[in-house]
Amino acid sequence: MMWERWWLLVALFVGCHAVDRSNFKTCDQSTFCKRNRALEPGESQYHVLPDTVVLSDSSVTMDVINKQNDVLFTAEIHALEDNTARIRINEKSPLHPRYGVQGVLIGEPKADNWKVQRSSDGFQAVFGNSTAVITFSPFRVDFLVNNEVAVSVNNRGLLNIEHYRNKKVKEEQKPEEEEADQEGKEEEDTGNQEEDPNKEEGDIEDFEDDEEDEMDSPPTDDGDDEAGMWEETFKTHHDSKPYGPSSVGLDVSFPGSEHVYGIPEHADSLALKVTKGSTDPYRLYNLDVFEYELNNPMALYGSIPYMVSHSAAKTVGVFWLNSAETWIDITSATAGQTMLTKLMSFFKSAEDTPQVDTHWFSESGIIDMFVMLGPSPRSVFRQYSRLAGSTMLPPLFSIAYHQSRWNYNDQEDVNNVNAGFDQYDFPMDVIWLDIEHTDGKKYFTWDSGKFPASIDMINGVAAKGRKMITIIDPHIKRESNYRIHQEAEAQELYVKKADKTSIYEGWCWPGSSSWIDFTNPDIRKWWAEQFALDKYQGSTLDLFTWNDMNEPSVFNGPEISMHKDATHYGGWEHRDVHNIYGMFQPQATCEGQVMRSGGKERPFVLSRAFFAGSQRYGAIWTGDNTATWDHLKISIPMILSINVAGLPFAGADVGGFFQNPEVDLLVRWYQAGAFYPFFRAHAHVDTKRREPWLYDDDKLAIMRDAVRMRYQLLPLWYTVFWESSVTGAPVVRPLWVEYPKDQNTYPMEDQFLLGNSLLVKPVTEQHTSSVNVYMPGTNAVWYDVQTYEAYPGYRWASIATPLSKIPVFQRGGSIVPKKMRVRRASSLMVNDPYTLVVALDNKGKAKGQLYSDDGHSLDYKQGQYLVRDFQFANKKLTSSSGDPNGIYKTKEWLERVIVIGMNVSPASITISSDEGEKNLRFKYDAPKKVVEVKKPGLNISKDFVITFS
Ligand code: NBV
Repeated sequence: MMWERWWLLVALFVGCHAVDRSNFKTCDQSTFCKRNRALEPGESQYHVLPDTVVLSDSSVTMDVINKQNDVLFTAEIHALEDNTARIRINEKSPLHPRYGVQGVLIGEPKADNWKVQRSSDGFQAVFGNSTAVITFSPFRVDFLVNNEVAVSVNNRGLLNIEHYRNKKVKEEQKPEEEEADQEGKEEEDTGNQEEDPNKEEGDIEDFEDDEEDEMDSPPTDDGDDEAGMWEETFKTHHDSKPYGPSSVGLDVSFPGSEHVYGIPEHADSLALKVTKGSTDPYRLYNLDVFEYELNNPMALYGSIPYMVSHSAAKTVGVFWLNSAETWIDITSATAGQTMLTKLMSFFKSAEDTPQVDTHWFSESGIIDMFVMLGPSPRSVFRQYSRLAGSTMLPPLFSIAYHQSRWNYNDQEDVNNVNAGFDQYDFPMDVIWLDIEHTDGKKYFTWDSGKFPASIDMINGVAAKGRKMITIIDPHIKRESNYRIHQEAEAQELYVKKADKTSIYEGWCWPGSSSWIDFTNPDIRKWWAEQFALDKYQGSTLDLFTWNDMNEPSVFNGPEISMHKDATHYGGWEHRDVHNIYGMFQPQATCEGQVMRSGGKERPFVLSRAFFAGSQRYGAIWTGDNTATWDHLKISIPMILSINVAGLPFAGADVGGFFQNPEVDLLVRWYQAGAFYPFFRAHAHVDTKRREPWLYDDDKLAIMRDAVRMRYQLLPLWYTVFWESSVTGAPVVRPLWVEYPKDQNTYPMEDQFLLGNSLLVKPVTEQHTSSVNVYMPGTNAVWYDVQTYEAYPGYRWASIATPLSKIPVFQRGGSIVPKKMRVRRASSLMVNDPYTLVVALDNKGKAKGQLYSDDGHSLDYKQGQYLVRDFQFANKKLTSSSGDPNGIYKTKEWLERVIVIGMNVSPASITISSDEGEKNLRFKYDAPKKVVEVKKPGLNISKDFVITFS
């Protein structure tokens, strides 16, 4: 590309103030989307050939024929442990292998035995609490939970697999003419796909003339020369589609359900909307969308093809393991309108049962779908985490507050910011450096003018207990004396063009760049080695990493991304692996951080792109948002959707990336951000500086209070992250997760739970003097964490919200661990004492847990942790070990116990432990019904009973 055009692009990036929709495909412009969407529900053309059915103790394999064209497929259905099933469908003899996603599942899923009963047209198989009803003619699978159909696959007959085929050349167009045509198109393309892989000898055949070929290869379909099947041009970008049409699609219905969630990332509502007939389907295709629009199904930076359906009766999930471009259409219906009726009435249910119909289709790959049959929200989260893993246990600093901007200018700037936080007594754990810290956007280097002594700088920050983070993107500057580029070129570490031989080139921050092929495990190993302290010069063990632009973003590529016919490890097209590329980079980065510490320290990586499995490699954020109230508001459903989809460590840029927030917006954003799992302030290079002390003292004080609240609650956050790492449950949860029967909660997206104990409703609108908060739970009671005022459950409450107020409520029945002595950074609080906040329910009971360890090493994997179970009943607070395998010796002790909801003052309070029995001092606040117990003083790892008599 010419320099002039490059600058034009930059101008476009900087100048406009709304998404340029024309950069991104609509369903109509993505031809496989258009073809699949045009399919109408009806009787499926796919039928099982009964003679081919091979049943085992836990699975079945069978041939399925597409009666329209006689193409054969192999279908497998597996019963898996924990109420889960897997359906895989591939072509029986594909012309080329089809891609099956690698690297997402944490192991081979374990089989569960099923009991089979044959029927006239299929069979039923009972496993776990579920039954799979497999029908042969046409092929469909219905999953029953408690004798009700919960998930129904291909009941609308939309199964569609575009088999690989040879290209039919039109009579009037000879191959030579077509090649010439092709070359002409490529000249227009700003990319670099000079070679047309179709040119391989013998690849283009004329079926009409070649009898033999017709017999060896799958037949062609009528209409297989439809526009876009064999090549597609979007704007000036040409996709050579060497393998032709290859999409896979399937319908999945959720009878009895009106709400589905998940399939992030979209800037849209938490409860997914009906798309059919109103908008494009939800799109999953990792993209760098400049100034993204709100409330629409356009694709964003990350993709998790996992959906959860919830109703009062049950929760189930579907995980579509495919990393190609994917679209999901959603329709709402009643069972009576679909072909489910017969089956439903056979088992149980009425015709007007509501139902959500979904239709999934991906551009290539195989159908590999997991059905998680719950039946509760928690069981679905667990079932998914057994497949794709759960969140890593983050180092403590990473769940504290992060300070970032594009860019902190130089070492002095960093030192001043570091000192500023101390001067203003504002806790902060991490200072971030964006792309300008490098020498000419060459990652793993430093601009020696601005950062002449980076190690001293990092050590200076670390001396205050803090960390630093540098950005390391996946595009590598093609500069001959840059070591990373030299090695990448010499060792063939780059993604290749469509010709599979030459290196793919494109434009990104450094100018002409190439992209590391992270899909190759050996290349990931090489990447990991680059983090060794002797290789990444100027780094220390206190420096962690931010992987940005890894969708990947290619400024002059189609949809600002990589050409789909570029090729990766194993010869797979970018088309096949696009959505997973951005997971492999942070994976390799994490491995590098662990390696550089000799396997001792926990890694931390922030990634912009993500896929199913990314939860194992750190945090993600919602990319380039804007400093508007709308963006603040949508950050909540976006983060909740990502949490529901198994990736809890998510946040949004506090303050908004583009534009300058007015101060009230910034304040409210800090308050909301204090309850994001990942809490980072960040801003665009063109925005005004935003360090909190640049605002009036009263505003600074409110922002500081929000951050201090986060630090006081770090023990709770840490415990909830640990719980999530063990159970797969989200860290921040939509209300229905904890109150699954309460239908009021199903559409709610502006309030959420932290773990199961705190209810949060951040203020996200301007000039808000009060908000209505829904307190869930019949017979429940909720306490305002600041005033201790009690609110009954299953009711709305109006809460006054002056600027200083964050509406946060503790559930009666919970015990929340806190550390009240806030210090400049979380690492300085590791040995600090705890306060337990016991909020009593209507029966005078409460329960809670605490997880603790050193906060940074991997020693917890060897038992260096502790879990305490706390219980309050019969006026006694008991602490016992929650896990005998935890052997961590901590210095942390119990400083204070606060009991909320105690109707009468106790006469005396005593503690008993292996240190004997002693009386404790306390204070009772009668109007608030709160007792504060002073200095139990015991090491937190000890068993004790505190008696309130
Ligand atoms: O590296 C610069 C920015 C970064 O600050 C931001 O957080 C990323 O989402 N980056 C995108 C590149 C360009 C943004 C216009």
